[in-house]
Amino acid sequence: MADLELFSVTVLGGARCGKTSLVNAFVNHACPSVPQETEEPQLYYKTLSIPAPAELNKPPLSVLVEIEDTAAGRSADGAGIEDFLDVHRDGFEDEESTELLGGCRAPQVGMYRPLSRRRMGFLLLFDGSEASLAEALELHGRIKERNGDGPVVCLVANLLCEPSDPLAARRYAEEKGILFFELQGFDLKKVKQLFRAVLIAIYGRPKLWSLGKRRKRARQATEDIDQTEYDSEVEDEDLVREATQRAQEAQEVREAAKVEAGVPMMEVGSGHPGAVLGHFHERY
Ligand SMILES: Nc1nc2c(ncn2[C@@H]2O[C@H](COP(=O)(O)OP(=O)(O)OP(=O)(O)O)[C@@H](O)[C@H]2O)c(=O)[nH]1
Ligand SMILES: [Mg+2]
Repeated sequence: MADLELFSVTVLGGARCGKTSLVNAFVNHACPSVPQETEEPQLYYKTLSIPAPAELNKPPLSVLVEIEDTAAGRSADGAGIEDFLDVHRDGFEDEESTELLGGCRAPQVGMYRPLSRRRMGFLLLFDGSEASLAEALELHGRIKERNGDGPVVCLVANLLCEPSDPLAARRYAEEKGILFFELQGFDLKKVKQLFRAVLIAIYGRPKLWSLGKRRKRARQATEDIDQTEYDSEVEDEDLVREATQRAQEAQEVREAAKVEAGVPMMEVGSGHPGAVLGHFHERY
């Protein structure tokens, strides 16, 4: 757990465009057999090893991905889609903790308690129809207005119907410099490729997960302290060794003096039965 970074991805889009199916395809390798409208946002977790973007020349990163599936309408507690568009949010990640999840209450079914304090990536899903695409683009406008180009954004065509203008979404994504992906949520392989592309892009923007870096610094500090403790233990060992050697030398001097004075060598009550026995065996 200690070497995991926390990434987060939020899935947005109009009603019934396939958000829940997509998330389940990725996390559970299966879509819900009985589809249900999502009434409350849901959090899913998955641990993965993410390769670095090609230009970074860095090793793969182990991450815990927190995926937020949202409700297209307003949920029972009054939360609407506008509550999911900001990068910053109240998360439960303990910034001072040296361990991921350290100091956090464990995720719980039925409790919306995100760990990450930032939304790092947004998937804007649409079902292929013009109206659904318009909804996704409107969401992108609002995300950009609130967060600039900070987070990773991917426009996702979940082709549940034949798009009237198949190139419109791709053109939009190219113009705006965001990712674009075309799939069917039921296609597990493509879904994996989609998340992989988004997570690699997040890896390429360390500012998004810099809280993790802070944790790393804290962890480093702990390791330094441990190292210092180790050093002082080593020093203690040296002192003990020196003291033992001095005591042995003093003992030898004392014994030599006793032999010279004609006193028998047996000593009783040295506090170490083995040592006393040793003297007896030597003598008898
Ligand atoms: N054929 C097919 N159907 C899909 C696919 N993805 C989703 N669906 C269907 O589309 C419907 C809506 O899917 P959901 O995943 O519940 O969509 P959602 O966006 O989460 O819906 P809300 O939470 O109600 O907004 C369900 O009947 C799914 O079975 C797909 O890739 N192929
Ligand atoms: Mg849903």
